[in-house]
Amino acid sequence: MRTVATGAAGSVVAASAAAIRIEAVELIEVSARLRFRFETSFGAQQELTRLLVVLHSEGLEGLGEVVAMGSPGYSHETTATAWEVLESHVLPLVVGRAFATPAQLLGALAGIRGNDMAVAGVETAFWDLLARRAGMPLWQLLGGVRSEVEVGASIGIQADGAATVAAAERHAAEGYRRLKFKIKPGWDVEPLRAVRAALPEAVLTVDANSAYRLSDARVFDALDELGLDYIEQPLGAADLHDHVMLQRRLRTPLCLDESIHSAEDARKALATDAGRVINVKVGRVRGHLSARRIHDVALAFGAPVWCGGMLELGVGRAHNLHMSTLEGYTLPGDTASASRYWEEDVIDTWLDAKDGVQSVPQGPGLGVDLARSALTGRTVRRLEALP
Ligand code: OSB
Ligand code: MG
Repeated sequence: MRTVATGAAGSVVAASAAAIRIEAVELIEVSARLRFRFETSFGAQQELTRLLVVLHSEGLEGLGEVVAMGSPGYSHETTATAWEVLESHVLPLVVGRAFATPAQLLGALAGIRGNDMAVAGVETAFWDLLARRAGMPLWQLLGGVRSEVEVGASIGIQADGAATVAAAERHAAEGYRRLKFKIKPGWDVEPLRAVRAALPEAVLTVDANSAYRLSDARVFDALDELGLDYIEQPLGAADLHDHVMLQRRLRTPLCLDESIHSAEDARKALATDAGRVINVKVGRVRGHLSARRIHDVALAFGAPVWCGGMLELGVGRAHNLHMSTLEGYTLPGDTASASRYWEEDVIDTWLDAKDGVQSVPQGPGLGVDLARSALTGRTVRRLEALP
């Protein structure tokens, strides 16, 4: 058993008996083709690249997924920037080191500003490793209170109103508990009116991905009449002030996604009424520890949270499901069936919903394993970092 380990800045940290030594780290970039073209206000995509992180320790594999996408449309991070930050800056601080807790791991990475998606890939993999070694499902280690979660579907911008209504009806028939529609300037009130007319009782929301300005407030006045559960990220990520102004004139709660990166962001947003709901994405906020703190702040404010999605493969999807078991996740998440997105996943299980409910895997850690054979032919690049 190790008694000391060298910390990040060359300091010597006493490591408890429980510290886990990261013996090696694999980074694997895989290509993935969506079963549908997914259009949002920041562009359309179908061919994606995804980044997997595998931490090796004592014969166990801790799995993480970087949620950054191929282009900087949703956020500044991309698969390529995450790869570079991980290879040149994160992995050298992690490989060959031992950490007892996620907080200790994050402490070693404190000098890395931003790049939260890259860091989250490693942080979430470390949680998986911790839970596997403890022999408990990750959701229990995180403090979850349920083993099943309600799921919704996020529906991209369609060719026309009829296609939007058809997509809405199909997803409703599949049992999804909430239907979210991507909107952009010029594609907002009309399609949503059509969906509301077709599905008068359905739980409906919209997501603008920061595409509007406060001067577009009339669009939101019209959406305010449609009984939406919330309006997600209408304005710029850094524009909490104008979200306050917009929330003031609407009955419909605003939900913040891109604006929230930390518990401090959540506190400031909820305290000023810039929004009343938070979409938590473990990958966007630097990992599970930060996601849990955001959840705790929201719970204290009585604001519901839900688990967002970034078109994750099975590794990221499994992390999302485990996180969604915490008490405050009272709204359906973007954790739809994996088979809705992919012909082939990268894990040994299909994480699919039945009647709008996903069962959280119950084995140690994530409860799912990498299907190495599924990576053959799809691996764009791979590196193994050793001490
Ligand atoms: O804003 O929630 C978002 C996908 C990629 C980037 C951002 C978002 C989304 C989605 C889809 O809405 C969520 C999913 O089904 O994984
Ligand atoms: Mg969103």
